[in-house]
Amino acid sequence: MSALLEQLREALGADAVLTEDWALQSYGVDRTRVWSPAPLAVLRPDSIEAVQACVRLARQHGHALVPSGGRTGLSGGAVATQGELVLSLDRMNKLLDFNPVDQCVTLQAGVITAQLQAFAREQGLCYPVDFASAGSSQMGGNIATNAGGIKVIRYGMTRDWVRGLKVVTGRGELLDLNQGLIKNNTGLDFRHLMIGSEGTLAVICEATMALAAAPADPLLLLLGVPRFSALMPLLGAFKSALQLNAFECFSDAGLQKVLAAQSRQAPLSQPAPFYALIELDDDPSVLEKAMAIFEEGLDQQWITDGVVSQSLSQAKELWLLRESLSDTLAAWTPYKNDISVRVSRLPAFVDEVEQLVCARYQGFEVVWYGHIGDGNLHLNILKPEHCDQEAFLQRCATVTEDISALVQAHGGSISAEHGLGLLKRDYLHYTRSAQDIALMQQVKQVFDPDGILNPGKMLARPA
Ligand code: 2HG
Ligand code: ZN
Repeated sequence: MSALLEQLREALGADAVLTEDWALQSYGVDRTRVWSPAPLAVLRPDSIEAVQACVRLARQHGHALVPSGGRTGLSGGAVATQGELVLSLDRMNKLLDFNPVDQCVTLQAGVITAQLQAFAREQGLCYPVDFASAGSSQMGGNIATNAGGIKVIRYGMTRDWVRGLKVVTGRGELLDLNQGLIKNNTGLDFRHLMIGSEGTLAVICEATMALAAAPADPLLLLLGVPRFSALMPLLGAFKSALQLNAFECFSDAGLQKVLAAQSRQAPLSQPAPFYALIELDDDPSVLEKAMAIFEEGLDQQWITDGVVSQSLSQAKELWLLRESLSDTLAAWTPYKNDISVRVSRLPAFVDEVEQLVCARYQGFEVVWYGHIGDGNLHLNILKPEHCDQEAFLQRCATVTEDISALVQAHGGSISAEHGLGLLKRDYLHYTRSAQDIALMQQVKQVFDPDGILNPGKMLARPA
């Protein structure tokens, strides 16, 4: 082990190989807090060549590497629990090139999402993939997990904005994929294989990201919804009349926790079991159409009450209610499940999950929220105060099996946007066929024949 560390220090410089306890503890975890960190060391290369040196030495010594970004993941994709080397991209954090004609930015993998968003704004453009952890997530990690977020209904996922990638495979080769092109029909597009591969095929070192036109100011509507199924005709009415930027939902249980944590007043005069948070472009004709749907919604009893943002700061305040949910609920160390079904199947699916959870978890508080416009729900079961963390997790583990079976019966996905990591790896067969999984194993073998890149994540280690 010490020979490996010695060679890494020689190749990267001594200050790029951290073995102090604080470093192992903080670089060895993501936001799951389920697994205890125990990496051997943290590597902080500052160039593609240095990443290649890490891979070369890890290969020579048969030692596992865990590629690591902002560690904001919720599926254990970036945790290092078994003496692995964490390969952090955080020193590779520069924007390298911007071309206004191409409307593309080339950047290093460690660039923070918000850094790219701010740069795009300065150019009069926008990087539209957005989520609550934009202030600390890194672009390499977003690409490795194909991050989604709150504007997918309008702008798609991270995948839709990647025009090029430079990656170092598990063989140590540098691949320059797609070179920023819009059109490139030259056979298999390995760029898309890398996106969402959770660091199991290659280390993402650089990316060329497309930017969008600057958006209009946002118009936010927060509507009280009397029952989950009423969200469907409401969404249908908005979709057929207007371009939606976001269509989110959260339950009153979640809202109450956020209001209490932030000492804020309720946004509506009457609470409702669910709320729809809808973003549109702020424009007089849009407002007129939105108000017509609002009136229809009241008549049809899809909604009971609502508020429309009157200013940018009010729009931000309304977004804050939704974006604070995950952090606020973290105080209850909740059991989490991130799932999707076709939008039209959501009500039937939610009904069945609720029945299951009620039967299994009497007295446990359940909070629903998610990106309803994308068919993506985040289920959070809060740990009761008196319950021991270990016992709580064990009880919850059994329900994952049942929820996954329901997801399968509804033709859905066991991981909508958070990836598989360690958390969902063993449930993959509920969404992907045995043939799919076998092919994934073979693809892993091609790019990482020695199995040194993030072993055991996304796919089980070969027997
Ligand atoms: C969100 O939509 C994130 O807020 C986090 O995907 C979801 O913490 C969660 O359950
Ligand atoms: Zn989400």
